[in-house]
Amino acid sequence: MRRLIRGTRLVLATHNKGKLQEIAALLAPHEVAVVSAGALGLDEPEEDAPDFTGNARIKALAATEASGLIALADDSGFCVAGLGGAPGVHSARWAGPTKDFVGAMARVEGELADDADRRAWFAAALCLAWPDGETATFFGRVEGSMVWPPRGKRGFGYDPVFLPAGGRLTFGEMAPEAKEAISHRARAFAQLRAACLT
Ligand code: ITT
Repeated sequence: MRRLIRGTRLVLATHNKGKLQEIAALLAPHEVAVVSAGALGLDEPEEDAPDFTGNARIKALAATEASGLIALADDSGFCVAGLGGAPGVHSARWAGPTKDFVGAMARVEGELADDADRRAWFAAALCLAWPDGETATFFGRVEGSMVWPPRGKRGFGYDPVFLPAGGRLTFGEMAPEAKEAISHRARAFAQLRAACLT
């Protein structure tokens, strides 16, 4: 597979600050220069694929086309077994235009019946896209459960209601390095690193 050489300038095709921080930290040891889609004023394409991998591809291809740079996109979400995997690819949409994740977490809890299956997972697809249209996608997930009420003020999105399997702290309570050691995004990135980074 095509590799990214040290010194490459990469556009991170996300407008989500939490993701941006995590992906920048993952890339930091690899001497890849990053610029965000927001800093370049890139539009957000419509994410109308049925799965994470498809949406990550849409975002990465749109960003490489608009910028002429190699692009890296992330499409991810919070999935609850008792809701058939929802909110899933609609995780951002459940927070609405004001990005109200307190409301989105409350909606997940509200839709779960008392005896519902509270097993949950985060999933992430990362897609690299080159200006000539070649793409490479990588996928990761982390298993756990949905807790209520939310715990912790770290991280972003649904982190305060996700307790990873075998852990005591929610993603919202964990230090960033502890989340990075097990997260869906870091697991997808580990594959990207092995395939494409030096
Ligand atoms: P971009 O499309 O610009 O990257 P977005 O926030 O719209 O930003 P997604 O469409 O991939 O991104 O939506 C994923 C949502 O899933 C995101 O808004 C978070 O709420 C949630 N999510 C994904 N990874 C998460 C994580 O590590 N911790 C908490 N929530 C996460």
